[in-house]
Amino acid sequence: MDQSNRYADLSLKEEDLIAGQNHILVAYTMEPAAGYGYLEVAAHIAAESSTGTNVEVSTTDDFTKGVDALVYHIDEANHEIRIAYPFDLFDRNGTDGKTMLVSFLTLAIGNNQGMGDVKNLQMYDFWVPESKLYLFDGPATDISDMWRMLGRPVENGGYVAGTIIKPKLGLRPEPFADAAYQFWLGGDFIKNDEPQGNQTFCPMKKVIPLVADAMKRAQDETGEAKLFSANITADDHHEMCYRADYILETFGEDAPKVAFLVDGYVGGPGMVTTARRNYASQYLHYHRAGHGAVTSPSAKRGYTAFVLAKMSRLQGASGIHVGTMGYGKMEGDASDKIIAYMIERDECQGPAFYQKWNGMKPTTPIISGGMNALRLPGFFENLGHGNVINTSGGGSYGHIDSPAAGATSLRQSYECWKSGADPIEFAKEHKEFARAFESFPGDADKIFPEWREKLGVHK
Ligand code: CAP
Ligand code: MG
Repeated sequence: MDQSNRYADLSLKEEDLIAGQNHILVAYTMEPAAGYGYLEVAAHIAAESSTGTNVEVSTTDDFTKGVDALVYHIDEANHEIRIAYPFDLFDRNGTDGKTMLVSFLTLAIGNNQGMGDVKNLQMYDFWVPESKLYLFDGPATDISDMWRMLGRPVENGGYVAGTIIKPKLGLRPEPFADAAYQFWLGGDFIKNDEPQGNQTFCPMKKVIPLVADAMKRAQDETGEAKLFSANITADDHHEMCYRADYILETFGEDAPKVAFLVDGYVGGPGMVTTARRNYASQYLHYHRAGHGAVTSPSAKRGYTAFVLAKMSRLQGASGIHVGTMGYGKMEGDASDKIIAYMIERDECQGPAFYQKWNGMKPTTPIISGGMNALRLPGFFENLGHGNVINTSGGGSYGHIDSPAAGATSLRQSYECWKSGADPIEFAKEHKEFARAFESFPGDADKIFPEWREKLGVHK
């Protein structure tokens, strides 16, 4: 049934919708299934994503029609549609009147993901009226809180050298804590890897006290503050709080240096909000493991990594993994820097919409996935700054001298880029950075082809 007479109004002007501040606007790429008309399917998507279904229902009244989502733009040649969702469609908390991301998800990428008349449908941008942003939690803490603890300027405090405890799983408490101590002798920040929690071979109540002790010893040894991002991901809200409470109690005076890691894609907005609202003093670290199922460039459903990151800021992530923009091991390319700009700036032009954040705290771009000291200079050059958290697992524990040397090589890499030095010349004066060339010869050959003769290293 063609519902475009009700669920489409191509006379609507986007600038008027933006000025009106009463709609969330969403841009999708869309291809209809064979045999269906473009506008007809777009209208069905708007119906199914708001007040309708595949047929008219007798219970619809005039008020209902007033909150219809409306297709206001289609570009069949470029497979693009835009839909205006009246803000009143979205569910509001009875407790505090604020809105909830799960309602946005269940409407804007809910049933419309499985309709028989749709071949592909992927959200690639959305716009929230800046006058409505107060209804979202937004981040409670941000990277400035980390820079403050690290004794740095709270503006442009620079690169946070981090790692992930590797191997991903399989370390028992003592070797786990030792791996942490070894990295902290050279680096700033350590995260649990995304699956590390309370495995039987590494119970939280055995490993966390040892990690807290390792942090203290590394702080004493280096005279520097150290940071730990502890995974509190769990299905059960109470389990999350049980873990968080234990971790904070165990770290004691160092508890402010503990961030909480949440596997936010697989856990969903409920899990992120449990951390955001119950532990607002802790930096909320959003890991996105699994997101590739919907965000991979090969996916034609769900939403893009850009949309994921933008949604995470609304939910209150202090930082989210944004990929390595073609410089690491995961999918992505240099243009992904727009993801970082959208979550760290107060205003930014996205692929479809210009978003004003109205002072909502920024979400830190977290850079992870196959990174090491050799790959970072190119990454910083592309992004244009180094105000990020980088976690290099293999790039630290794969350094041939030690995890501490790996950490130092990461810090030196940032210094090299910031100073504008030639990396090979810089390596001649910085041992740990130089030894990263020998640690990752495949990368060195690719990025700095003449490194061997210039550094006097022979196969
Ligand atoms: C990186 C990592 C990260 C992913 C995240 C891993 O380890 O810990 O979870 O790369 O990807 O488990 O692979 P390495 P993204 O540093 O050893 O590669 O940041 O793109 O979500
Ligand atoms: Mg990981």
